[in-house]
Amino acid sequence: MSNKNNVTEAYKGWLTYKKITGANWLNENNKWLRTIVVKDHSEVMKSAKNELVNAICEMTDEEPTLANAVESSYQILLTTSKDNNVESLDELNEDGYVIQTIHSNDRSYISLTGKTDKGVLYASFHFLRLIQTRTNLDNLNIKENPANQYRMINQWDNMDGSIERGYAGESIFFENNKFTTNLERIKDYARLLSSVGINAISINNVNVHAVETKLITDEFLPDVAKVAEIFRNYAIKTFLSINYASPMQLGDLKTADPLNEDVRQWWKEKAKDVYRVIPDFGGFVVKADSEHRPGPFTYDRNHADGSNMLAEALEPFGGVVIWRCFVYNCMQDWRDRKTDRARAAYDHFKPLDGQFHDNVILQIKNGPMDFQVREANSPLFGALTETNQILEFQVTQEYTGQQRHLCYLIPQWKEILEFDTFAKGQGTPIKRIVDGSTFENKLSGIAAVSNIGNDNNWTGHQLAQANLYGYGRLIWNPDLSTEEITGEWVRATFGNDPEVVEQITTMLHDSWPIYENYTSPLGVGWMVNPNHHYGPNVDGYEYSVWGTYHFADWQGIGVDRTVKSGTGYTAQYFKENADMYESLDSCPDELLLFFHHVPYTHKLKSGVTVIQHIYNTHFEGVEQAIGLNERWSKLKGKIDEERYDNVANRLEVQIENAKQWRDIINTYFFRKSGINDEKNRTIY
Ligand code: GCV
Repeated sequence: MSNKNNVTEAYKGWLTYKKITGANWLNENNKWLRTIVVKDHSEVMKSAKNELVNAICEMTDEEPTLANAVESSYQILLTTSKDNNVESLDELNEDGYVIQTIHSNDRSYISLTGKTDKGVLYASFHFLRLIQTRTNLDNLNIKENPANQYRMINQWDNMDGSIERGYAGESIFFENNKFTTNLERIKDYARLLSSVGINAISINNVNVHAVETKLITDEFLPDVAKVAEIFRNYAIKTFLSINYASPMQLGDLKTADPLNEDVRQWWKEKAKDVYRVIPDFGGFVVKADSEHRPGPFTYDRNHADGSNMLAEALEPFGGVVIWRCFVYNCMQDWRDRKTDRARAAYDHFKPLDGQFHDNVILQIKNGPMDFQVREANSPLFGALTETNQILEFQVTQEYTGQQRHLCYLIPQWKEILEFDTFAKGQGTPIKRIVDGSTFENKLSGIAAVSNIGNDNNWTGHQLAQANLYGYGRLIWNPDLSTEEITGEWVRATFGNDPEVVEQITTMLHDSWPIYENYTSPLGVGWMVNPNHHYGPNVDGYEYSVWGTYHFADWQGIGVDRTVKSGTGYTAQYFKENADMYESLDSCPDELLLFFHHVPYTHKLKSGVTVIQHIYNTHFEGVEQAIGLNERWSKLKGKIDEERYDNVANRLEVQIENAKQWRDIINTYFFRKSGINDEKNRTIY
C-alpha cells in the first residue's frame, strides 16, 4: 500500500471543507472564525483545535490565530472548564457538549464547552458542520448528549489485507500479515469516525485466524499500541477480537475450558501483558461456537462460563468483554420444519440472563438471522432484563448490494430502533433498550460492521459513505430523522447546490425499497449465490444443505414460524408482537414470508397475490433502478469527475444486475408455481 494518500474530495468524504463562495454567509459570519482560544492542552484538545484550524483555513483562506484567553470579541473558545457564561453544564454526560454564542457585557464569543475534552472534540466537529450547512453563528444555543454509551465500529479485517465482507478494497490496517505503515490513513479514518461520534473500534475480524490470534502477543502489541494512540487522540478506544482457543494456540495448554484453573490464569496473565502496553485498552470482542469458531460448548460449558472467565481477567484493568450472540449451528438439519435458525440466539442466551459479570456485554444482531434486506427484529431485545447488551448493525452491504448497488440503510435502522418491543408495556422501543435506559444497564450501546477499505473513496461506492456517516449520527441520537441525517451528509459532502441536494437526497431515500423490490420479496431473504452472497440464486445460500431456506415448492413459499403449526419462533416476542406475527391477518405484508408459509395465490393486504407481488416488484425494481441513473445523470458537471464517474459506473452495474435478479427470480417462481403474470410481461 502506498503511503501517499490521494486527498481528493472522494477521499475527504463529509470532511470536505470547500472554499466558501458567495459573499453573504461569509460576510455575516466570518467575524467569528478569526481567533481560537484553547483552554487545556490534552491530545484530544489538540485534535479539536487542529480540526478547526485546518477546516476554517480551507473554507475561508484565512488561518485563525490561536490565543490562551478570551480577550476580545468574536472568538471561538474551546474549554472543559466551567465557562461561567454557559448554562446547564451539569446536565452533560462524559461526551456531551454545549455550543453557545455568548453575548456578555464586554464581549461576544462562541463557546464550545465539553464536560471532558471528548465533548470539546465532538463540539468542534458539530460546529464545522454548522458552517458546512451555512448556519448563522450569531445566536447558537445547542446542547448535545449522546444517547448511547458505546458507539462502536467493528472491522472484519484480516492481517493478510483481505476484509471479510469488504467491498471497498483491502484493509487500511494490515497487509502481508503485518501492520500497515500508512498511519496517516488510519488517522484520517479516526477523524471520519470521531466526527460522527464513534468512540470505540475493534480492528480485526471476529473470525480470528492463526496470524490474528497473535495480535495479543509481544510480536504485535507494539503495533496495536501505535494504532490505539491514533484512535485515542480522536477519543476512540481500541479493542481486539480474540480467538477463544488462544491458550492452546499461543500457550502450551491442552484445553481452553473456561473453568480450568490454568486457562483462567493464562488469560489473567495475557490481560496484564496487553494493559502493560495499552493502559486504556477497551477489551475483547468474541465470536464463539458459531460458524466453526471455537468456544465453551466444546467443554460442555455455556456462554456465561465462557465470557465470565475473560471478564474476570479484564476486570482489574477496567476492560470489557463484548460477547456476540450470533451463535447458531450452521449445519443443523431443519427439514422437520421445527428446527429454526431464527430461534437460536434467544434459545441460547435468554436462559442465561442475569448470569453474566457486569463487564460482559452481549452483542446482538438486529435480526434473528443475519443482516438480510428485511427480516424481523431480534426478540432478544427486551427479553434480557439483567444483562448488558449492545445492538449490532452491518454497515458493510453484504446482503444489500455489496456497495455496487445503492442501498441507503438509515431508514432500515430507524425502523429497527423505533420498533416497540412491549418489554415494559407499550412504548419500549429497541432504541430505549440498547441505550440502557429501560433496564438501567451499566454498559450499553450500538456496534456495526464497517464498510470501508483502502479504495480512495473508502467505501467503493461513493454514496455508501452516507451509510457510515448516518450510522454514527443515528446512534449518537436515534431521535434524528432520516431526512435530517441525509440533509447534513449531502450538504457536507457535495455542497449546497439545491439541485444536487435534491437529487441525491431522493436517490438515497428511494434506494432501500428499490433494492428490496428486485431482490427479496416479503421478508424471504437468502436467495443469493453461495459464499460470496452476490447476485440472485433462489436456492443458493451455502447453508441450504437441507433444501431451500424458504421452503418454496410448487404450491407456496415461506417459513412457518408460528406456534400453531410452525417452529414456535413467534412465542419469543412479547404478547402484542407475538400475536401480531402469529396471525396471518395481522402479520405485516413485508414480513409475511418470514413468518408464514402461504400459497402463491394468497392475497396480501395490498390486494395482490403473493405471486403477482413477486412479479410486480421485480419489474418495478428494474424501472426504479433506471430512474436512479436518470437522476444522477442530471448532476453531470455539478460534481467532480472522480465522484461523478464512480456513481455513474456503479449505477450501470446496478441496472444490469437488477435485470438479472428480475429474470432469475421471476422465472424460478413462474416455473415453480405455473401461474402467469396478470400483466403478461415477458418472463423467461
Ligand atoms: C464474520 C455472516 C457472514 C460472515 C460473518 C458472520 C458473523 O455469516 O456471512 O462472514 O463472519 O456473519 O457475523 O460472524
